[in-house]
Formats: sequence, structure tokens, C-alpha cells
Amino acid sequence: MKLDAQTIAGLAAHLESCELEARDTPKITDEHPQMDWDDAYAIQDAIRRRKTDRGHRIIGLKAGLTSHAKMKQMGVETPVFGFLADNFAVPEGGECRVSELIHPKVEPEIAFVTRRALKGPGCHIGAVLAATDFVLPGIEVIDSRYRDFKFDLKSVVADNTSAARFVVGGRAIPASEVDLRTIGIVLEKNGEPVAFGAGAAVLGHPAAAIAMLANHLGARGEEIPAGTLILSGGITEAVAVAAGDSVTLRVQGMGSVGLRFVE
Ligand code: 0L1
Ligand code: MG
Repeated sequence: MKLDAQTIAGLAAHLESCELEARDTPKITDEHPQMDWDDAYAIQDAIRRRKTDRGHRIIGLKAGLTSHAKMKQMGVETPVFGFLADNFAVPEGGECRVSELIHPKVEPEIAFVTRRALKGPGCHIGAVLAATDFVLPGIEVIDSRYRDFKFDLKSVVADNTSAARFVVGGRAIPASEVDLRTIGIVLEKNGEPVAFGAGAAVLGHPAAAIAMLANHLGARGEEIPAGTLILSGGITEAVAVAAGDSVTLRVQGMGSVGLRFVE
């Protein structure tokens, strides 16, 4: 690690206050170019602790930048991992307040819920499917705290991978009932299709993103607990939204899930 404990705590406080006050910031590596991956995840962990210390629950995990479309959109090459806090959850068909966010975008995703714990190293698609209780459609609302979404990967990891809100719903089905590679998705904004894709856009198979997360946590002596909701990553590019927009994700054989954006 290159940063001391005080700097990590200060950066976590800074990024979390940007999140809570819907205020943007230049990327933190501008001031701390020596920051390494361990520092980045330590800052994310410190944000997580700030939330749990205030009584929030961590209700899920996420993988981000898992599709070529997203990697190309953001000019990066590696997936990243973050957490979902209880106040990020929007009820199906519910409202998401844009005044609480900086510059929200939506991503169509497949969400997994585990039945058994998953631990790396060596976690693979087969282990993920065997440990998955069900999969269901999910929309992630990302909201990088970095000005104009200009960042590098370490800054993104520290910022909890731009996690802000999410909704899951539609028809939950056992992973064995569907080929997650060929499953088709359509993302609609205000009734118009704006993005299309298939599950294979996520690392060839969305379960591969969950395996990568388990291996990432395993390297840190952690695991994905049983009963965890995990967003596997955007299948397409992220789509910008504003107050008044209504977004629906349709997933083949799994129904639809949606939310509305209000001021
Ligand atoms: O969930 C995601 O793929 C977002 C990762 C962070 C990068 C971004 O803000 O687009
Ligand atoms: Mg995402």
C-alpha cells in the first residue's frame, strides 16, 4: 500500500460526502498518483464501514465493467467490484430521485442470488451455477462521483465502482432453466428501445463475472456469502437518464423490471 491510514480515511470521507451531497469531484489519483489497487479497495472498504457504522446494511455486491461495450465506453480493460447498501435499492416500478444523484446512467444487468457461499481461488462458472439459487433482471443506476465520468480504474474502485441505486424484479428463475449466454435483453427509455444485447456480452457468460468476484474476494480471504444478491455487470453501454424518464428492462423469459426518474 502506498497511502497511510489517515489519507485513506480522508479520501473515503471525501468520496462518501460527494455521494451523499450529490457533488462531483476531480478523480482522486490527480492528488494521489501513487495510489495502488490495495489503497483503492481500502478506500472502498472504509466507505462501506462508514455506512455500516451509521446503521446501513450491505445487501449485495456488484461486478462492473464486465462487458466489452462498457470497457470500450469507459476506455478500460479490467472488471471492478463493489457493494450495494440498503438505501441503494429502489422498489420495482418505483421512483429514483435524480436530485440525490450527480449524472445518473442505467445499465441492463442479470442479477444472481446465491444459495451457497462461493469462495475463490479457483471459482468457475460451474461452481457459480451450482451455488446460484435464482437469477433475475436488474437495472443498475450508476453515478460516478467523478466530474464528467473522467476517471481511472483505481479512482473508480475507491468510489465503490459508481454504485448508486438499483432495482431487481421480473421473473426470478433457476439458472439451470436458461442459457445465460444467449438470453436476449432490450433496454427501453420512455417506451423506445435504446440498447440491446445478449448475456454473453458479459465476459462470455454472466456467471463468469460472479466467479471473478469470488476469486477477487478469495484473494483477500473473503467469500460471497449464501443469500447474496449480485449484479453481474452491464450487458450494454450505460444510458444517461434525467428526471421524467421511465426505464424498462425486458429479459427473454424473465419478464421485465423498471423504474421512473423524478426530480
Ligand atoms: O457497474 C459498472 O459497470 C460501473 C463501473 C464504474 C464505471 C462507470 O462509472 O461507468
Ligand atoms: Mg453495473
